[in-house]
Amino acid sequence: MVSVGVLGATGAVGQRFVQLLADHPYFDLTVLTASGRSAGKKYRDAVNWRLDVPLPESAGDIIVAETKTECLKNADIVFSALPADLATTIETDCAKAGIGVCSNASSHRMDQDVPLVVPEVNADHLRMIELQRDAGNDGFIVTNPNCSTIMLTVSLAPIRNFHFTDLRVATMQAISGAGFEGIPAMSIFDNVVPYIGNEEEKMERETLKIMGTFDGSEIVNAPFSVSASCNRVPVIDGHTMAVWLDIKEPVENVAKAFQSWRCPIGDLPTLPEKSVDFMVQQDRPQPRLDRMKGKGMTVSVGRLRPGIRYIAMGHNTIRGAAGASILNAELICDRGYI
Ligand code: 11C
Repeated sequence: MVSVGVLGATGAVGQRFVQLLADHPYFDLTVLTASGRSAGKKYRDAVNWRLDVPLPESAGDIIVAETKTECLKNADIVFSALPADLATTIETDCAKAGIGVCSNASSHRMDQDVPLVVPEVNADHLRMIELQRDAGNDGFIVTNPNCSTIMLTVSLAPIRNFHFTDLRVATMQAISGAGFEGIPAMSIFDNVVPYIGNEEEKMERETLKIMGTFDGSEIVNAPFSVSASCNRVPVIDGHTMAVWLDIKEPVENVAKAFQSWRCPIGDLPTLPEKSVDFMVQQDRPQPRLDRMKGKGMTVSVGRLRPGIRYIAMGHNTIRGAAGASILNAELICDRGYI
């Protein structure tokens, strides 16, 4: 078993990590960190557990540590659910200290030697770990993208070989993407907020890096443009997006590509049977009905129309965050980097 920890274990994504790591076949959850006032308490006393599944017993007994490298010595891998401002330094320090960091934070996603990985799309970018090792780190940082970028790039995996130059996307993002604050009050009920921080810039630049080519020393960005428009909507979990691509092939060929695609990376515990579920019902996918497919790891695609236009939807804190990082860690172990 690989000994793992979660940095920022009491927040929305941190709780998802704890839930998904309980009884994991590769990973033994041994360290949980949180801010100073939680440190020293049992996890069950430190956390305001908000998920709709029980807090795993084994995790509840772990004594929460401070988020410092000296508290992480026994971990081979740490999962980072830290806010970007805290993640920058601690993740770098962990990599220097010989720990593998699988990060959901945005701090290092665009670093030249840090892979930004969605296993179904660019598993080969993990070779960038070697650049970090060449630079003297015993550990490494591997990042996963922003949740909306994950749904988008997974949905593109089956059709990426069709020629296109212009990708446009409009998102409808759940409030859990903003952490826990929005959920109890459902504070945007009866509303849509057409602004989510720098989400649009993240979707535009992260997609080009993920779908780019790693030539052994650097990433060459994907050769198309991305234009995103991001909106917060009153849904609890599940990011939905409308996608437009200037693919000239008949829509039937695109449908066949979605239907026949099989993920090329082999079996991993968190990889669902279908990473992309192509739906033909006119009114699907819908977050409430479809977000838990594949234990929350499947991206549903539907409403395919000439143009090419379609809708993609996935669970933002599972497929789009904690599950994505854990899948990256499984791939890292499978490829022998740990
Ligand atoms: C949201 N996508 O829905 C954001 C949350 O870069 O990982 C995740 C931000 C990120 O608000």
